[in-house]
Amino acid sequence: REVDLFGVDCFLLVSRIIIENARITIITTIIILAFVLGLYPVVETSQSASQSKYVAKRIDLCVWWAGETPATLLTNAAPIVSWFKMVPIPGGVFTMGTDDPGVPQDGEGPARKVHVKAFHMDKYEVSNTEFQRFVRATNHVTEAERFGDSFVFEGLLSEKVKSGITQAVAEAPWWLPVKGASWRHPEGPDSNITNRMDHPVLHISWNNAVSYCTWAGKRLPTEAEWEYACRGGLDNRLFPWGNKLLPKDQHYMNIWQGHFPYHNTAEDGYDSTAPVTAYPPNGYGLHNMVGNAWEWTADWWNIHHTVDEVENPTGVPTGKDKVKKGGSYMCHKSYCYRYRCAARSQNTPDSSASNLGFRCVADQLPDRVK
Ligand SMILES: [Ca+2]
Ligand SMILES: [Ca+2]
Repeated sequence: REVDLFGVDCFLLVSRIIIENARITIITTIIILAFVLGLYPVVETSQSASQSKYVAKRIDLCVWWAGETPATLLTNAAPIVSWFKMVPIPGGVFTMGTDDPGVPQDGEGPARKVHVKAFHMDKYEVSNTEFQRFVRATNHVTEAERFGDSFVFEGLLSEKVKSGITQAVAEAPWWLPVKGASWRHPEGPDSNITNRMDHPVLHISWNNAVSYCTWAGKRLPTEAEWEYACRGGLDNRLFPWGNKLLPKDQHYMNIWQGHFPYHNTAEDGYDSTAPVTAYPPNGYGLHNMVGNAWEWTADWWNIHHTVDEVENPTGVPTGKDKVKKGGSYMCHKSYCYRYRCAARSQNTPDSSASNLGFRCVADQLPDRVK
């Protein structure tokens, strides 16, 4: 049987998307309404001549939703949805790093001029909802799931899970390897993500992040792109909005308040992750660039940087660790003053943890989203 893009197949396939995600329901309704209303005058005025045009436009809509064939609807439609949550970052030159490093051993300095060409960036950290779409479409298994464990902050664990763990990280004893911890179960098997689908996906290795971005037709940002975007058009400031920790006496990011690692007062509203849409955006419209979840970048880790003016740097050619940026809900000035645009840290590409996520970038939007 031929696929009936005009009729029942289109209806069934769009219905699947509607059921899959309540947010898409709203978008779908708006698009369908606009579509129907927009075509109505054409049909009214010349019924016969417009008939083929009308059919063609309806098929266009279905193809737009479905990608090339209806059978791959979810595979193709899911990344398309994610493209609408990107913002343009204009090209320019900025001061990368700082001559006043908060954590000097991390190689935050020296301050140097870096040129970055224009690109698009996800407004938000990749959420559990988005990662779930990817997994449903591809059956991707994360490294945390394959290895059977991942690192979780002790303060978030139940007594039952904690009692079963004997080993810890010597220099950071608040990190515990938890069996069964993964993006679906961020604090181990007795936890789930049901009530935090709009929070950043966690326990995602660099390798997994690359798989997601590639599937979505995107890529991970270089460290230079990430830091340039973080600064939101401001020059040489600590945070995406300026130098004040609490502008207008308001919290602008999700970090740790209180005595780390014993007591989190959560004055910013969250003792763990916040929704990816939380807090005001920076000058480019990006949310949670600092705080909430750490974000992977494409670059290999290196702490020695040239002071020469460079264009679109991609880091050193090889290494052991990948650069992550922005800090997380666990960062406190006393031990992790890394919720600044210039700050940086590292992990091996197969590492995963309960405070580490990512977002993607793209050189340009695909034609069908422009
Ligand atoms: Ca917090
Ligand atoms: Ca972040």
